[in-house]
Amino acid sequence: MNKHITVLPGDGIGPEVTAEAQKLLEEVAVQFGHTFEFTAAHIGGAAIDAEGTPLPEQTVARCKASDAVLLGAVGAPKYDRGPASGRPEAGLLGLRKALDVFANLRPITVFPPLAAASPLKDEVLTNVDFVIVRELTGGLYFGTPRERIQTDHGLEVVDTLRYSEQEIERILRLGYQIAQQRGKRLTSVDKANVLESSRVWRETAERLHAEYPDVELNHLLVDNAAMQIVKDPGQFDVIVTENLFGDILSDEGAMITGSIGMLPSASLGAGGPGLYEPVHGSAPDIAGKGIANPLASFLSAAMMLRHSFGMFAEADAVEQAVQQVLADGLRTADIAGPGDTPLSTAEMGEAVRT
Ligand code: GGG
Repeated sequence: MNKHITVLPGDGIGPEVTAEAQKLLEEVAVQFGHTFEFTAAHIGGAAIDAEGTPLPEQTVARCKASDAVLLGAVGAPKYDRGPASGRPEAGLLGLRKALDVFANLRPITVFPPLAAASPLKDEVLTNVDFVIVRELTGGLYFGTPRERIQTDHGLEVVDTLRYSEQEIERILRLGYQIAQQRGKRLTSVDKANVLESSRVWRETAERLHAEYPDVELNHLLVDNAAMQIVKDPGQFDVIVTENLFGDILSDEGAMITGSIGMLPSASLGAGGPGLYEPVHGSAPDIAGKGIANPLASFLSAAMMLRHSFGMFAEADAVEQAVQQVLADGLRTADIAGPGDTPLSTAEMGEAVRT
């Protein structure tokens, strides 16, 4: 198969992990007889520096014209003081909206060799394998008005949590469909005791349940969900939730896997190119040192092979190669134990490819 992949390395450790993921995909193409063409483009701080905007039009056009997009990370401390609209993160948010990738899939898996790197006890870690389905193009991230208002009493600030029923319904449907393909258990997370949007979320989940009677549905308030993820993560199969709740809960979920450097993601829409990126950010504290963990980027590439290209054997091969290096005791610094000699990003990339 011939596939065109747009690569957006972005900022910080993004270029380091993405370069290794591209090499891995090139190796997959050789081994399985495919042709993958890669085109690089700017996003985030790198785009501001090169083109004066976090999301150049050319980047959007390239992404839309490709079969899938591989992204590294966005964000850089030097932009912390500016308005939200000019920050590197605005590039990523704008791209998600432009591609209409409304569903962000974040699988939380504890790889057995990494159990020691998790802050949770062994007995809590059995059977931890769930996926968070995060709504990605609505809610507080995109709602308007969003403003600072100077009043007689001082500054007031406004963010808006806005969802249409249609946006809520399409993400809940996907949650049900993914649950049907997995363990048939769906946990819908909201804050229905406080938020109007959450009440509509819960009503919609209940209404749709009639169409998915084989799926067991339960509701959790987001504060309880945060507690349950550390108390008993094995209880979950599929969690579906709105944008901000999903962002927070998936970082929490990442920590139980040992490191946020292990967590991949796929952002999918209604037929356009999917966007694949590690959940971790640009990690400016280690950027340029060549020590970042590329495994989340590799696992994101595996999700691309599976979800965008239908290349199941190829995706399995990448995931097995990641499991093998972990079983062999190879570790980057973030997942290394006391006796381990951490590998560099490039050394880990080489180990997974061979
Ligand atoms: N690779 C993920 C990344 O770069 N995240 C930075 C970011 O913009 N995060 C905002 C969000 O995902 O909600």
